[in-house]
Amino acid sequence: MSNIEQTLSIIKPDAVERNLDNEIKEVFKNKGFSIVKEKKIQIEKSEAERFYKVHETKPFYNDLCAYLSSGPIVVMILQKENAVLGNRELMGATNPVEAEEGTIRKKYGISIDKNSVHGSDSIDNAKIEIDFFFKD
Ligand code: IDP
Ligand code: MG
Repeated sequence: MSNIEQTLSIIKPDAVERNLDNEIKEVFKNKGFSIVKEKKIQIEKSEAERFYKVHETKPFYNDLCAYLSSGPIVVMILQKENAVLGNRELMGATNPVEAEEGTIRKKYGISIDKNSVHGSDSIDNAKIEIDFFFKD
């Protein structure tokens, strides 16, 4: 049975700043994801705070929101069979030093905060995050 899903991916400021956005998009495409929608934007800190609200009690919340709003990002809707989990696997662990060989964070991530990509962690959050950036 086919189980086509959509998930939200963000190429974060550290990767866009290093002009890695096209290269990272190719990684997704080579793994069979289609990029259904995409846009390069810069968000306000207040929008980053809304996006990362689940983390508001974490000690790194303020830095995280300042960082996500610090420069251009590329937000994308990725589509594929089991896209949510597939994207999480392709991204690798949150901390690039713990990410497996062949993952995006292993290859491109600089540190736990500058880890190059965001990906939705569940089907429910994928819907919420896609709406956050693409509902018009
Ligand atoms: P995820 O991006 O792998 O889903 P989350 O736990 O949801 O990881 O955290 C969201 C983001 O917050 C991470 O991608 C990372 O940029 C940042 N972050 C997570 N944990 C830490 C930390 O301990 N210190 C600094 N930043 C962190
Ligand atoms: Mg997360």
